[in-house]
Amino acid sequence: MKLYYADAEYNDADIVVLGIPFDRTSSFIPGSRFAPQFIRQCSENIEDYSPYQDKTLLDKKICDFGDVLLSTGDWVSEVEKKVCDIVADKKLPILLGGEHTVTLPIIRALKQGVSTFSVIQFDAHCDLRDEYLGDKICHATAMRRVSDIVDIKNMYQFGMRSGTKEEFEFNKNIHRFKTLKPLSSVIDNIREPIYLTIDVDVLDPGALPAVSTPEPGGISYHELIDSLLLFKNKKIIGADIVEYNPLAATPYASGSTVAEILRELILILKK
Ligand SMILES: [Mn+2]
Repeated sequence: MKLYYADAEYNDADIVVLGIPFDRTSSFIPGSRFAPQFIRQCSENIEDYSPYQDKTLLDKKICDFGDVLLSTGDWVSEVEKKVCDIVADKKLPILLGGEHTVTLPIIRALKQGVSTFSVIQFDAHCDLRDEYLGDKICHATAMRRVSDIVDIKNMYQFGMRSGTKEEFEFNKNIHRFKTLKPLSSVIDNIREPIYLTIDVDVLDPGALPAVSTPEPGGISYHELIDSLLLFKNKKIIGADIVEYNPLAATPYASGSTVAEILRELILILKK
């Protein structure tokens, strides 16, 4: 199944949506590997027109490139190569996880073409541990590994409400609990271009229960969309939506929510 509005051929597309069905390091509820297919299915339930932005997806040249086939071996290099190819073809990649670890190979791929960019993270969790349960590359260390590549001064984290004391001290650009107000106050200082990583557990579990590691005290759907709209005139080089887990709870209500986040994300892009 493909996203119904993503009907451009690859060669004609400006935007390429790619699923990365990886959840092998999930430490609580596995199942985010099924997110890309559920997002496609639940997109059938949402309109192409956004009342938030007064725009339609049908005016965009989008190709749904399916999912990356991952071997049991070096999956990081496999994803990196796939994203490199999309970027080399001058297309804007939108990636659907999978767990948050998938952001690492995407950033590695982008870094090959763009030497300096900022990373904006919406998430409940810092994901800044250097190691977790013996793993250097897993969902709890994802953004720490990103900080090995992207200067921590250019990494901004919003909605944070879970992490160790060390994690909260590691990044000076950590903004607790909320996204809209802190983002509004710093957005003009954020260096472009920008990569956006949206861990949907930034939302309150009441708004989106189907995530792999639910964390109470999250933001509302409207706050997330209003935050995304702040990027409308910014240069974005790629984005991901991660950690939706259709097996964790109410797959269809949550899937429709994530499908609409994807719509709004695509519609803020200048391409
Ligand atoms: Mn998270």
